Amino acid sequence: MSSTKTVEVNFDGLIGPSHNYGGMSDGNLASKTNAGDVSNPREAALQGLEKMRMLVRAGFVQGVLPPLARPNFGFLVDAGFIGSDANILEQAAEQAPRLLKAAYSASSMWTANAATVSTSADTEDGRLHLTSANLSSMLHRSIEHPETTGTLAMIFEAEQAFSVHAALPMHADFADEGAANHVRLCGAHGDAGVELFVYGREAGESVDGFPARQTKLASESIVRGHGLNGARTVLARQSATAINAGAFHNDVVCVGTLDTLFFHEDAFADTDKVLEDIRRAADGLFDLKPVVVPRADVPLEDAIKSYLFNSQLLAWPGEDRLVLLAPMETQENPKTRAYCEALVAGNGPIGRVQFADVRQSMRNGGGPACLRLRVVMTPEERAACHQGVLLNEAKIDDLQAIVRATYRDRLSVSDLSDADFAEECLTARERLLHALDLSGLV
Ligand code: SUG
Repeated sequence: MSSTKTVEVNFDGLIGPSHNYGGMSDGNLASKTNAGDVSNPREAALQGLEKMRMLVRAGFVQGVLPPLARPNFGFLVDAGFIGSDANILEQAAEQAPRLLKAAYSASSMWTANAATVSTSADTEDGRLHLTSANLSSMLHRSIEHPETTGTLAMIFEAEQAFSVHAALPMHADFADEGAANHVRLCGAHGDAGVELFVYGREAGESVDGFPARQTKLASESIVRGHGLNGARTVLARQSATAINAGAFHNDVVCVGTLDTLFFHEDAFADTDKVLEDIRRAADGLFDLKPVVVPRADVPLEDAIKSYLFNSQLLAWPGEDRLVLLAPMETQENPKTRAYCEALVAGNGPIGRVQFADVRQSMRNGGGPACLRLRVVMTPEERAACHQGVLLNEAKIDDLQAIVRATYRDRLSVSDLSDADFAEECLTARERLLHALDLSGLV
């Protein structure tokens, strides 16, 4: 935490007490496959915190974002339910179970979808910009952004250093899923870089198959809002093949950091053009190192099942090549395991693969990369942000103790109508917010 350099800070989502398998996300194969299963919110949150601990121990600066208030009673009231909390839950369970699941979703854990972030070295006004994602494509996610904006505004309050933007207009033309469709490439984190925005459709375009959750218009609007240099910005179309195979975000088939872009051969509609555009934008800044995974080695289906690419690509302290922090499922899939062995045996930019157990989240389609929002920060920006969300091991211990004391280890969708459970969720969150010195969010 004492680094005097500009570093990439990962803000992981602290998994909330209502984590459940609601089957809410069309086009997300894991969410559909595991719909209705019993979840274990306690284990989910502990797994997430252990991943954060691994990075703290390795010497990374690690942040955390608290869960949103769930159930979201305001949403249920907007949907016409009235009366006491218990009445609202009971009526919603009876008349509109899908709305009840949406109101309870713990989906804010996937903070790669919280916002798009541009570091201060890339922006015109020299401030760090964050735009909350409207997540307009999925009902349960579309209700995240007002609270997310509130959380980010509190953490990144110092106006001389940060600019937090509210979500883009809530219309399908502006569909935006945040950093999951955004990659920043550079020579060193503190240098100006190239920002790559990946979209699945144009505004107004209707596509066949699974939903394309990001529009080009949304990405362009963020480029404008953040004051990015057009010459250092690349917009690339995701391939329909990838989306229809279950890559509902680009980070299911692609991850990049520093000068390295690791991606599947089928990730982009036109790979040659993407590489050419990035090289042009990076001219004079850095030499791009692409690592393209051929479908002959890893078929798209295996990439998506194993979440090989939904990994954190990290400049691990003390190691001279990058480390891929991948989910355990990547080790268990014979194709991706063999690929990883060959990858590190070669002399490319990735020198090691480390595995993390985030199975509870994975069963809803969220791997290590989904669980974190990357914020590249100077030492001054780290000092200017809210300190309560920067973690050390003692704080992780405190958070885990709260999770052990307040979270259930079994949750099924039928439990969501129980008013006592709603109370439990809100109490657990209050304790977590207190530990993070964020009680103002209650
Ligand atoms: O939006 N799953 C999330 C997973 C998000 C993963 N994020 C990134 N790839 N960055 C989604 O589809 C499932 C919830 C449920 O079905 O209960 C869900 O929302």
